[in-house]
Formats: sequence, structure tokens, C-alpha cells
Amino acid sequence: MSSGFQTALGGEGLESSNFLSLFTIFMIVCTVFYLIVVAALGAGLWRSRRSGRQLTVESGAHHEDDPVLRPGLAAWAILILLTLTALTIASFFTDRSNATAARNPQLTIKVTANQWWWDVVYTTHDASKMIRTANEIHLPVGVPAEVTLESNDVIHSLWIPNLAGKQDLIPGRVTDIQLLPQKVGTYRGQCAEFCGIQHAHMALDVTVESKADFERWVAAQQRVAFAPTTPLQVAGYKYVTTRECSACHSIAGTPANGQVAPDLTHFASRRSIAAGTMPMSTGNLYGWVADPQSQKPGNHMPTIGIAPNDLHAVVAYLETLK
Ligand SMILES: [Cu+2]
Repeated sequence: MSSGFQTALGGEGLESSNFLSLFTIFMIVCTVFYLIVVAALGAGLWRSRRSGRQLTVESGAHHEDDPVLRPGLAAWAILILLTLTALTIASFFTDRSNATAARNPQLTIKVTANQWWWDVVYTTHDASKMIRTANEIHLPVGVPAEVTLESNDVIHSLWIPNLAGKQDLIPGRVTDIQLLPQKVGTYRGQCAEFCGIQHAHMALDVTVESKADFERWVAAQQRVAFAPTTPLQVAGYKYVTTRECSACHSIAGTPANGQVAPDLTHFASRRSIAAGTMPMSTGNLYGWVADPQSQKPGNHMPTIGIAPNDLHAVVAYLETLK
């Protein structure tokens, strides 16, 4: 599970609200035509039953083509043609509107899919200001963002239905998607292309916030990790930075520099653990660190059989990583 509400009918992004309008137009037109067809069918049945009764009474002599019907049919054909043309034009302009919005991104984010988590990098010209996080995207409201998409293993697909349509992440290729969020809120994104046993546990939290809140978040993310203070946190710091954890995870400002697992520098500031598998909480953190294989079987974080004392320390330290 992941926090945030997920719906393709929310219209909280430019693309999704364009899609929602188009969907509404199609829905209304199709409903009207469906009702007309059903009414015509009902009327036809009713008339044929009546004329059937008349036939038995008058014993036949009734069935030439009804001349009144022909101009009616022609009018219907024209109406249907015009309606279909109008729907095609509506569809075209929706597409155009989505494409125009994509032209001037003010923010570039690189998302790399992995089995089964999302690596998220906010790219800037100044490398010291770069941010790396995982399984979450923060976006300032009203600011067009370009998300470039890559994959480290198999084909995945990024889908944040509240904001936009889907886009595949394909190994060896760079694709992209444009996001223009229009409403502050927390939304759920997910992988929308079956990518292995934990495909269903490959979600991400998308936070759309005011520009000021976004700037605050960026500033917090640009800091290196907080130093541990209590003896328990210090013991956890030592474990995390010298034992198994640091082989895969990195924490800025510490010796932990692994590159194949989510960056943990500000891990505790995130809303969920293990790509939206569970909400961030002390209890879940204990369960996850102690035995990630029973929480999310098949994922690449091994169950190392951590001793209880070390587990206390590691969790205490991880919780300082705000
Ligand atoms: Cu996936």
C-alpha cells in the first residue's frame, strides 16, 4: 500500500484534466446515442408487433418500403458523421494541448526503474545541488516538469493517473513524460507494466506542493545526512556504514556509498517503505530491516539475520535520516 489517492478521473494535472474533459464529452455523446438507439429499437419492436397484429387481421398486403423512412435515415447518417468528426477534432485538440504544455519544462527529473523500486534524481547544472531520492517525487504546483525515464533491468511503466497517462521505461532507451500538476495533494503512482514477482509493490508517492514548500523540501534534501547523537544511534550509524547495508545503499555525508539500492540520506522523511509496500513507521521499519524477504519476497534486499541489539540500533539511526 501507499499513501495518497489514486484515480484517473481526478484531473489534478494538465494532461489528466484534458483527458477527463475528453472522456466526459465522449461519455455524454455515447450515452445520448445509446439512448436514441435503444429508443428506436423499442419503437421498432412496438410497431412491428402492432403491424403483425394488423397483418393477421387484414391478412397481408402491407409491406412496401416506407417512403417517409428514407429522408430520416439520411439525416441520421449525416448526424452520425458530423458527431464522429467532432469527436475526432476534440481528440486532436486534447493531444495538441498536452503537447504544447510539454515545451518549456522548468524542472528536470530523472527516474530510473529497478526491480522493484524507483530511483529519482533532480538534475541541475550544479552537481552539488543535485538531489537523489527514491520511491517519491515532489513537484511544485503549476510548474511544468520533464521526467526522463530509464530502466536498469526490464521494461517498467510509470503511471501517476491523477496527473498524466503512462510512459514505459525501457532498458537501453531514454523516454520521457511531461507533468504539469495543477492541484496540491498527495497522489499515488505505480508501475503499470508487469515487471516480475513484486510488480504490485512498485509504487511511489507523489507530493504536489506550493512552490515555497517545494523549495523547503529541496533545501532539506540537499543537506547531507544528520549525524547520530545518542549512543544507540551511533551504534546504528556504525552498523549501517560498515556492515552489509552500505554495500548497496548510500547516505550522503557518510562512508555508505553503495549504488544499487535506494539512497537513504533522507529516508525517514518519506511516506512509505519499500516502494509503497508499507507506510513509514517504527514498527514497519523493524519488520522490514529484520526480514525484508518475508515482507516483499524476491526483492533484492537480503534477510541477513541481524541480531536484535543491532536491529534496535539500525532502526534508531535510520529514523534520524529526516
Ligand atoms: Cu515495474
